[in-house]
This record gives sequence, C-alpha cells and structure tokens, in this order.
Amino acid sequence: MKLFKTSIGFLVEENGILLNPMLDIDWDELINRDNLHSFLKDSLSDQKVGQVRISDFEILKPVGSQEVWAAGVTYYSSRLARMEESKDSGGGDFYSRVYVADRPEIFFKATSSRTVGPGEPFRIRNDSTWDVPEPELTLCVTSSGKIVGYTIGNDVSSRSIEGENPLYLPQAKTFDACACLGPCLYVTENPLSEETSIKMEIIRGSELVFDGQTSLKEMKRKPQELVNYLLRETSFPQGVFLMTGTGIVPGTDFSLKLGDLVQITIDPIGTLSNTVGA
Ligand code: DO4
Ligand code: MG
Repeated sequence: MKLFKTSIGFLVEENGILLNPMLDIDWDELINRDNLHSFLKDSLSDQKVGQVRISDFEILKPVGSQEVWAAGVTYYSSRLARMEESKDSGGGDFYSRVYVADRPEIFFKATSSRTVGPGEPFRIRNDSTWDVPEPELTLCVTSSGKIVGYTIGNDVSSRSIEGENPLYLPQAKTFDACACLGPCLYVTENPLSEETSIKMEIIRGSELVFDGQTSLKEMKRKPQELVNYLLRETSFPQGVFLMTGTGIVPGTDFSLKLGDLVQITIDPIGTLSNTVGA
C-alpha cells in the first residue's frame, strides 16, 4: 500500500483506492513502527474511513525529522563513473576498492530540511560545473533497523567537485535542497523484487535530453546489508532514510541546467518529479 503525507494528515492507497484514515498521529511516530504495514491495515478497517481524491490534497515529502543517509558505488555503472571522473585526481582506485570491499560506502546526505518533496524545485551548486541527478531506491528504516517502506530518492550530486578530490564528497553531496524524496512511502510486508526497475527521464523545455533504466538486480549490495552497516554504531531514535546508490549515470557530456525536469519512476512506488530551481 502507498502512504502519502499531506498538509493535514496522511492518506493510504490500496488497490487504486485512496482512503483517509483520519488518524491523529505524528508522522515521525507513525513511520517508526516495526508493524507499520499491519498498523495501516487495521486503521483502514475502521468504519469511519472515507474515500478521497488525491487532487484535493497537497502531497508532502515523506520525511519528518529523520536524517537522510546514502550508500554509494553499489552499482557497477557508478563504480565506472566515479573512476572516470576522478582519474586525474588519483581517486579512481578508491572506488574500485569500495565496490568489492565488505564495508560499503555510506555517507550523510541531508537533514530533512535540506530535502524537497514531489513537485518542489531542487538545487545544483553555483560553484559546480558538472551536476547530475542520481535516482535511487530509498529505504525507510525504523530505529530498530527494520525496513518498513520504500520511497524514491534523488541524490543530486556535483561530479566536478567529487571528481576533483574524493575528500570533497560532503560538499558534492550536501547543500540546500540537495535531495528529493517522494511521492509516497510504499509500505509492504515483503521486500521489493529484484526485478523492480528504476527509470529516469530528464526533460529540457519540451525535449527529452536523457533517459535511462536499471533494476535492483544490478545492485551489488542487499538493502538490509546497507542498513546493518548504517546502524552499526549509530542510533536513529526517529528512524532514518537510506538512499541505496545510483545505477543510472548520464554520459560525461551531460550536466543539469536550470529548469530541467527530472522524472524518476520506480513501480510500484510511483513517479517523483522535480525541476532544477535557482
Ligand atoms: O562515491 C561517491 C558517491 C557515489 C554515489 O552517490 C552513488 O553511487 O550513488
Ligand atoms: Mg548516489
């Protein structure tokens, strides 16, 4: 089922039917439940639950006060891209080593306040010359380390800054409006299938300037493996969001421009659409 955060509560969509369970509960408390799926099921069985239309609501980013973390170099295509962009700075070897190492690359991406939701503009850095969106399956993880939902993330990145020196990674990754999340939390009892596809289109004016596709099969690490590393020595009292890395990298001649529309689709979660803003 899909769980949407709105300005006046939350909505649940199941089998194409959108319902308002009218529960007076804080978002942080709601999504930090290990039994989120059964909790939502039970709340939908209440007689007072009414059917609604999504167009009557403002859909917000599905994050409360949680931090957003990200894994990197989890797809072979990302390993290749990182090696290419950092070859002149001597950083390439780090990426081939982390791809095969037991310990994954995991980094802090954003506070909730630096993320944007569906339809909201995101930013690229003014001091960067090469910028890309990174479409990533994003895990909603409880404080006990359970993956209770999935959303779509865009780990917006500066390739010129991360390529200049791997030590610049935090500046390449974290800045105002540097991450997009949404449109909902897909809450399921079963892990997403490896056949799940991730697609990205970038539209400039009316022209499709990039489209690409991958699938979870191509991901080298398992979602739970990444979560276990993230929580090893770090606690997240309200839970945490974890982006799982990109498997789609536009060619070296591509850089985002102001006004570009980025559409990322992961069925069954939906499509996350955002434009590059000032
Ligand atoms: O090591 C740099 C970051 C890689 C990344 O963000 C990704 O692979 O998605
Ligand atoms: Mg990434």
